[in-house]
Amino acid sequence: MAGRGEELKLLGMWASPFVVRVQIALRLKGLSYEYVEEDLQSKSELLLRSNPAHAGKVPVLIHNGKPVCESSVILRYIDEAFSGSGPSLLPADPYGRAVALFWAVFVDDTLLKARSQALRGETVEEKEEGRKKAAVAMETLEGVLMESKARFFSGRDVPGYLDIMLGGLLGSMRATEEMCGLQTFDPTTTPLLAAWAELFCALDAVELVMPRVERLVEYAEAMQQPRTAVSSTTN
Ligand SMILES: N[C@@H](CCC(=O)N[C@@H](CS)C(=O)NCC(=O)O)C(=O)O
Repeated sequence: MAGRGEELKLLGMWASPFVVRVQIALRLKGLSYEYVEEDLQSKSELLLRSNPAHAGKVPVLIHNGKPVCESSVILRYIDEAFSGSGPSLLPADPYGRAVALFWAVFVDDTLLKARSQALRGETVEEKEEGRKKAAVAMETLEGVLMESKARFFSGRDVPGYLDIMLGGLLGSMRATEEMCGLQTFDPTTTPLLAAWAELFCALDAVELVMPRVERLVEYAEAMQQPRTAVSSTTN
């Protein structure tokens, strides 16, 4: 329910960083919505029907009955469909938009993929390679901040698309750091990103929806246990 007869429903799962992105965006835009928690082991008919291409991945935003999938696409959709509500997430000028979109793709395609390799690589060497790639990706992003190549939240303005794309991942990144030492943003090698992360996470719109690290750790550990143990920890 976004007002003026609009109906917004978000199909999500609390621990998903991609769902967190959408929740932050909706809150920053001041849009009210119905949140529907999905059990990813037993997806609802609505979820499967709404995102058939990905066999029912969350998040899915349903606006007046029409589904929009993929967090990066949903953020753009929210910005365009509700341009009159709250701050713009993407810059108005085409070049500024292109730059924000480029770095957001870098976050998912380079940083996230490297972290995933560091965690799930099949061999020790593969994991080590992932760690190195993740460190390089973080230093690259630090350079973006240092040279103001793209706009990041400074604490005095409003966060935008790129902040949300990176910031939505912070809870999961911190949980991973807790569990296996894969650092989020090292204050010595990436001090600007470390400071940015603190500022971003202190925002009300973020604090309200960012899952707590301890809960994420508990959940991730339970996911490694047999199914019966998982249900008893998450319910
Ligand atoms: N690239 C997608 C990723 C979405 C995604 O991986 N969602 C996970 C939860 S974190 C999911 O729904 N997994 C269930 C499945 O794969 O069946 C996005 O940004 O929305």
